[in-house]
Amino acid sequence: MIFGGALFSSCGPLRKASADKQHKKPLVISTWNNHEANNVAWKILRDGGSVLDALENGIHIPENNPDDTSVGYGGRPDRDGFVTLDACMMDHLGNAGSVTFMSGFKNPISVARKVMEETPHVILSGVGAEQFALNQGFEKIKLLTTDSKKALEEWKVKSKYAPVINSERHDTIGMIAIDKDGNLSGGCSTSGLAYKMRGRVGDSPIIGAGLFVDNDIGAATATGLGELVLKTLGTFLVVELMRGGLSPQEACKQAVLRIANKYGGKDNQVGFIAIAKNGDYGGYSLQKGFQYIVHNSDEGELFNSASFYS
Ligand code: SD4
Repeated sequence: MIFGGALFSSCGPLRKASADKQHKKPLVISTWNNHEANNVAWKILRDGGSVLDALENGIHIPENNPDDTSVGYGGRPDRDGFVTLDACMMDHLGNAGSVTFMSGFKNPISVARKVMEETPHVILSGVGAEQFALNQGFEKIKLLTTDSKKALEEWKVKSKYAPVINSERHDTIGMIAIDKDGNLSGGCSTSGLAYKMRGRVGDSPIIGAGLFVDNDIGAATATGLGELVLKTLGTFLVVELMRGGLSPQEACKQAVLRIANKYGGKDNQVGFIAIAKNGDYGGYSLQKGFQYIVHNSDEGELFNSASFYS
């Protein structure tokens, strides 16, 4: 499970080797190799910008990218040809906002932020979320690209739905950050599983599943098969494990073990990343192949996560 080299490092050994580096703030971490997104967020944090602006602008990168098939514009549709998006945001005060099953808007993370900031609610869903987005001035667009349409037609030939390991190029972006004052926040955005059933909502927009922040303790976000994360309230679990004294790395590992013990998950992927209040961070996944990107300086560092199954 050890990957050597300057850029690809296993998080276990590196934690000890560079403990001082880990306590450097600000710091931003994202799931997968979302390098550009993390870098955009990092620059805003580094230059003293607001952490919510950093998260929102960073997450816009994969949301706006038509070649990213798991997030925003270009996200793969459900089996009926509809692209429906899930996203959420949570801040250091415990405020949270989320949109689920939302069509027609490129940047669900921005709508989720508006839900958090402009409404007394946490979740807006489906047509309600779309109506709210329109009222807030977001532009309605068609999310289904020609490529996605083609991919759906190809999928329909067999119509076999089996969300196996990394099969859908999991790119869901979960981003968590600690600002220079030590305040934690996070955001998460996805188009969910490709060819899902219409109406399916995953873990990503659910506070405590795809994202959880407790500014006294830490923050965590998740990627992978949302059903497994939902059934264990994965990121709430990670933060609670940190509250009990575990490091972010160990807390992510224990949450993955919980999933493995209860559900097996042998053919599925789940990855968690977490930051503790002191700036320490870590990640862990069910299967190998999960990566996360960390910026606490201008050079980002990509980690190959340690995993339960090898
Ligand atoms: C979901 N957790 O909707 C998301 C999928 C994911 O990269 O992470 N894809 O279940």
